[in-house]
Amino acid sequence: MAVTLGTDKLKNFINGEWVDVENSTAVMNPATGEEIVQVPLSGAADVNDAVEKAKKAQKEWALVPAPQRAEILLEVGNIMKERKERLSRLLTMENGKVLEEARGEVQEGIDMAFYMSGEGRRLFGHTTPAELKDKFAMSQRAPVGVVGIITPWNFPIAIATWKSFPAIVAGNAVIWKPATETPMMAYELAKIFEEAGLPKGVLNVVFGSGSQVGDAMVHHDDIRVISFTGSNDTGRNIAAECGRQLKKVSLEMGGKNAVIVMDDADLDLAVEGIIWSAFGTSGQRCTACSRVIVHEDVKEQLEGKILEKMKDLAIGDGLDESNTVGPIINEAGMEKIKSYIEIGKNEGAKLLAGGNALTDGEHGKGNYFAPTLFTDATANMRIAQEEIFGPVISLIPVKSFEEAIEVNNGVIYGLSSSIFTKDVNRVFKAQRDLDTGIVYVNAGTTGAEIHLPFGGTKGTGNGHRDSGVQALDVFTEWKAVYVDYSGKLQRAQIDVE
Ligand code: UN1
Repeated sequence: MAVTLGTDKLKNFINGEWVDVENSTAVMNPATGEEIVQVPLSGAADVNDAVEKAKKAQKEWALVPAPQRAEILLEVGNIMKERKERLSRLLTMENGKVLEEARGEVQEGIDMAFYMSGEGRRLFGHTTPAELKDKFAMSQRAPVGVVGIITPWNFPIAIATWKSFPAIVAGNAVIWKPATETPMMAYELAKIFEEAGLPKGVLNVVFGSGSQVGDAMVHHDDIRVISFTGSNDTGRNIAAECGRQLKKVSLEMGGKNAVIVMDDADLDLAVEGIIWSAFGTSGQRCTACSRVIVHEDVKEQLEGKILEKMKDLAIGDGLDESNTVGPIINEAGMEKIKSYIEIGKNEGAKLLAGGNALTDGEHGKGNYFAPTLFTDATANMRIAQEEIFGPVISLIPVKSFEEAIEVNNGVIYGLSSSIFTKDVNRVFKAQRDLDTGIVYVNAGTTGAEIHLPFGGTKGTGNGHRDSGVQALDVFTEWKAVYVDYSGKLQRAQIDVE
């Protein structure tokens, strides 16, 4: 089934209208090097226009009962389900991930739609006893207003749903800047919202670069929340600016995730977990496994088994379902990975497999990098500390469980971690002591489900979470409400008998 987008140039979606923008740039298929579509390069004026319209729309939207707001999300989920194959194929074309994974990502968005539509009948606050007689006390969630979401190219639809769906069900209006590499998912999702009957102005898509559109959003006084997933440097800059403006900001900025393999682990299972979480999506997940912390007693055996399984990986265009690993997003991504191969070699890690770009035959047209395995890395090497965002793993041998935990925690990031062991005591100690927002036992580092909080500690974020019910905390203000029905003045903390 071949799919086409049906347009050569995308338009912004502002106040329910499709708005043409003069400047644009090409979106390339990373598997083939072919141009897919032109994406607008908007500017601050487009952001200002969108915010003005969104402000008006939000006032009305906030007054629509939440269960009715949720019905639109339910309809969005239904349309996404109907269009799953189309969306998945377009996703593979713009992002490169293999079709099976693209289907998984679209499913993640569908799950989020159904989950958040349920929130329309919850959005729970608390009622609680008041300390005075004939007085009622409760807390409830209120929308923040106009919120800004800035989403990355590596999960262009799932991450957008993690942010926009809770924002919308909670009664906010959204200004969304998708990554310029992967705009088709934003275009398709905006069309789906339009068809599902979302009132105009509640969701607005402004295409363009971070330095133009993203910057204008971060500086706009009337955007009261920024929810960002992307690089650590950009996230820090956003947080600094939002801090000056006292703007709420939620950040998710990657990881240096490890799989720990203990001496009692099921090694074959561990290898499957490592291969899937390290080389799936060509390692371009925030949650990707990029370190394997292995007990020295099983190191050689594990190396051998990983090398053996790596031979089964088929690297190529993700639309060909015989391939299991797709391309790297762009030339800059390739250059970054190549630079880390040199860094690893210079630091004295031993390269066991891969380490090179693939340029033979069809590979020559796209951006392909061979799955790569370093061993005998030490915890402080740059390849064991910094995010590479490619199909590269470094094995770090350790002598004990305690050392494994210490090495896992000894990086600036804290997104995901995993341990393979059969020892129940180690399982419970590990889930307590691994300093990451997500912990897996006997599974790799990827595979977060949408009804749990997604995010991490330390340099991964700033204490907020995407998805799960926790995402509502980013897009709502807590309001405490007291109703005194005593008919007289009752002073808290004073008139308590
Ligand atoms: C990301 O890489 O930013 O847990 C998101 C996972 C996916 C989401 C990844 N469900 O790997």
